[in-house]
Amino acid sequence: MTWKEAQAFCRANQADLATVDSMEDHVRLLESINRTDVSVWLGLTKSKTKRWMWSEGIGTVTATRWRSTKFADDSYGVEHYTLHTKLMSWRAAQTFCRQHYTDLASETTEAQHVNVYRSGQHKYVWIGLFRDSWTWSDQSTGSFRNWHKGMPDDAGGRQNCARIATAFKNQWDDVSCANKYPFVCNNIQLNEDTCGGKRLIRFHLP
Ligand SMILES: [Ca+2]
Repeated sequence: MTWKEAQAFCRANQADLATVDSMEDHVRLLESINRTDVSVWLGLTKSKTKRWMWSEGIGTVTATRWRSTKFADDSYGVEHYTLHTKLMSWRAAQTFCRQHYTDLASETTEAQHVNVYRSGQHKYVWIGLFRDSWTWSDQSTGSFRNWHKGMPDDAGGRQNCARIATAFKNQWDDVSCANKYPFVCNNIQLNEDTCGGKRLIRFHLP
């Protein structure tokens, strides 16, 4: 089906197109697909407005420390930050962090900012903040992205929907929404706090 048809199909069944909020979610989706020769729609589509978010997938940016802006320190946790002095692009740094650690550092509290800042004497350090206009069909605000290298590239200028493509190491690629692929629906009725089983995923191969 096209992306729109797939979305309508899921919604007619009390669900929505698949949302992926973390690497674990991504792996779970791949397991449910269990095929090595397909492209599958994701519930991700390009919108007109861009917003800032965290690479780690922790949703919208609520407290940002743009030059001299103060915000409240409202949470505690044990976090470790490791500074890498090798110079890289933001995307290369993200890939590196995901391979060796968890992700680029998020700074949602003053304490985290201090930790990131203290981790080195460098004038400029990448953090996990990025801006894009992609949004989930189910209106959730998850900011986890797993684009293949060089994607989204908007090849041809009309690539407004996202697929998981085995040809791209199971990572994400932007394509025309009129392409026809199988798809996965997330059941949105399921309780989020059910241990382990976050979502029921139903898969539709032609
Ligand atoms: Ca593309």
